[in-house]
Amino acid sequence: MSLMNEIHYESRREKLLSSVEEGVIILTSASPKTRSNDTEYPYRQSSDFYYMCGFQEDNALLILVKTKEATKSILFVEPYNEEHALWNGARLGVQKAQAIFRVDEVHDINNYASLIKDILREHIALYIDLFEDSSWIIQAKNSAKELHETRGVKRHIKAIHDVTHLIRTQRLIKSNEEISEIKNAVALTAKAHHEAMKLSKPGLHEYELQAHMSYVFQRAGAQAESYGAIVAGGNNANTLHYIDNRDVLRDGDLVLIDAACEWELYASDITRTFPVNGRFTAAQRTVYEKVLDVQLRVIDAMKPGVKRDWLQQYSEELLCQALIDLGILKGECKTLLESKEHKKYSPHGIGHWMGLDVHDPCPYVDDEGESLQFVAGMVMTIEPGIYIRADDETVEEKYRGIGIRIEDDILITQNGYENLSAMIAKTVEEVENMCQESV
Ligand SMILES: [Mn+2]
Repeated sequence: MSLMNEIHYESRREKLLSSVEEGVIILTSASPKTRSNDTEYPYRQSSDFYYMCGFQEDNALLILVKTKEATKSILFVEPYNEEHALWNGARLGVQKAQAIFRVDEVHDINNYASLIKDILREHIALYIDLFEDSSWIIQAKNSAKELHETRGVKRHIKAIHDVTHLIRTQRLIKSNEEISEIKNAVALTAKAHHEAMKLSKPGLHEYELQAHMSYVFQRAGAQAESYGAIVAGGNNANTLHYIDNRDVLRDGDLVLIDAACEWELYASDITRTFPVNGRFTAAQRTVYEKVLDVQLRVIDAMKPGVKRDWLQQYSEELLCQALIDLGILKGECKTLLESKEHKKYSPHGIGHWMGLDVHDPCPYVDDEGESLQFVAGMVMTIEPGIYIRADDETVEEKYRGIGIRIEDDILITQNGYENLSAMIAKTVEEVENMCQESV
């Protein structure tokens, strides 16, 4: 059961409406996606839509109307249908939806085409996802055009605004209930990572560890994983988005696992890198401790008021110095940063927003393009990595083929931060001890 209730969604809608002038907001549910022929991927609701109403079915719309005098919320849903109930399961239907959701009106989605024109009548602004081209949005635009051409209609839609930016700005700050859901996701992901460490041994395939983690997630009731799992043995870790997961795990190699579950649509996002056989080699340990040191320092710098851009810059300085200390880069840190040479070994950003989406599409800058400052309630991943390809002959041989990333989920608090995934083994000692245990 989701910890969110109808009052949460209602207050989010009120907040959204308070951020717009008068007008009509249209939010659409996600469309089912075909996998092949007549089979579909498991359905996942649009995060923006879900955030504003909590409705989990497809073929649904939420319309919010604001005039100078009043506001109105309208939910369009699929009607209950015997045939659909038999084959695919029962829809909630109009009456039940009206009883559950704190919206002013619920309508049959089949009546949308005939009702949208009246909803838009005498309004001057439309708020939609500007980059969406669903038939519902096209229908709304066509209706606005017809109203424009209708005698006697005095006010017309004369501006179409992006609504996603407003919603995603709201999504930046997580409520206590949202943080609890993220913690639920992280707790289960912690269990899966620990079991992967315990199970790992030379000769297993990457997909065997992946399968076990999926088993841990599904067995506990998680509906989905937040993203496609990366289980990358040895040099495979140097392919950043390696998702094949078909290789054999070899004695003496590390394995990088970036995998996590979603809980009540809230993501977790965790990476750990550990030795396949349970013991770091001296070279692996040296690089690992450098990455870990960078991660701990970056996390320690997080608190309200700190700018995300500054944190990115700080992490690059630390990573560059780590690469110099390892003898992988040679020269002055300042010069190397200017020429971006550190990017060869650490090409990705330090972290991203996380929430209903693993990469929460919340803004990183304000309307002037200035980097946002951290505020209590924001959640960001911190995931420094150093990647040294096996064929890189400019680096000492002992380091070649090592790819390490360590990723935690960090909540900004009033006084600093809370590492939501602090319970997952991370120091060399903790990781080696965990690897010695059995499932
Ligand atoms: Mn991540």
